Amino acid sequence: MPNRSQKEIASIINQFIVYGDFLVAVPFGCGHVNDTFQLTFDQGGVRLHYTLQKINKNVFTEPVKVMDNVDRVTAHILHKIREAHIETRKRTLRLLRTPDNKPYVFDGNGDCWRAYVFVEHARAYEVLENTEQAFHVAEGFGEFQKQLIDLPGGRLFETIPDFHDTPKRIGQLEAAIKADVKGRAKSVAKEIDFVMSRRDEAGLLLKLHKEGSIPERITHNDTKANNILIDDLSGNALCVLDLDTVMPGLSLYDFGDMVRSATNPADEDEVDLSKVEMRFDMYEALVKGYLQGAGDLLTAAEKEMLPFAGKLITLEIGCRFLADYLNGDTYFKIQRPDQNLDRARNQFKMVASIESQMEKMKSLI
Ligand code: GN1
Ligand code: MG
Repeated sequence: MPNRSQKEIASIINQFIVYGDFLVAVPFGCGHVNDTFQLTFDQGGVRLHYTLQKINKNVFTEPVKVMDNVDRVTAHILHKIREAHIETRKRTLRLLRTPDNKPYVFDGNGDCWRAYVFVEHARAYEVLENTEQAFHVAEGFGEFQKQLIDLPGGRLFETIPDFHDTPKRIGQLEAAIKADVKGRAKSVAKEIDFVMSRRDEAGLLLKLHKEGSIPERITHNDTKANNILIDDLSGNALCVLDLDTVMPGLSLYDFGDMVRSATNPADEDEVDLSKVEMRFDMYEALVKGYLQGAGDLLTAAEKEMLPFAGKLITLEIGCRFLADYLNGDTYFKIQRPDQNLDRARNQFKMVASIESQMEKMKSLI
């Protein structure tokens, strides 16, 4: 966990316009990439919370452009909410700004920070508890895609180019195997084989896109179940989080990552693989929720590929965890040794479970 003094945090947050006095900051959330804190303020005698995040500059090399995307996306969604959802209590992340109207500040180390209004009475689930939650998660991410179809101002910046280019991700795994900087490749031969034997299908979505049968959209690209807040009161999806990878993409990337994360009854790094499986009832709820949220947007070709997308994105993210393990854990944060390997194995177990239920999944559409 980030090791920051309260004084350092105060010096960052006090550069944003906040009408209150900073009291304390605590580390917050389970993200693998950025550093996140929940801040408490006293504002006229009332306690208020804000979220402060340091953007990981190794991962996002152009943070100002990332923030421009986030600013545009949140402003547009706020506009949509005000237009349409006034009574339904929907929210979007709201950025704090500096006196010169920037939604970020840089510290002396060249790190970029941003702050949001903290969304109260809602939570993000690491593991979903029931099909209602799965429905609402998928409905929420589906609505998010729909809200962004008419985003003004031109194409969004690609914050991480080729983020969901699965063949390229497999290429990166190969490079990691070749370099083998930690001498770990031999011990994971089975996992490497698992990926390589599925290599032929890895480019299918990109191929369909190039042929013109699947359109480019504005997608979230990191639709892990814990990247959406569920309202404590209504159980509805309230607010989409983690907007750094919102950029041009395929709708199927988003649906695929929901299948990966929302149908797994175990944590992403669970080592007891007997607990890891694709729960079909959760998948069914995801399909229903996603069609409810984004339905009229999707083409027949997109709908047809929903089951495959679940398999592909799960394989891709497993492949990234495995590559990072071989590279010495330089990308995803770890709390214990071998955590990235455990994450990779967990994803591959999910892939196998998806494969064994593929026919059933296809018959649903
Ligand atoms: C990272 O930031 P976080 O933890 O929501 C990663 C995703 C992975 C995910 C795996 C920018 O997401 O791509 O799917 O971990 N984000 C980035 O849990 O690489
Ligand atoms: Mg996250």
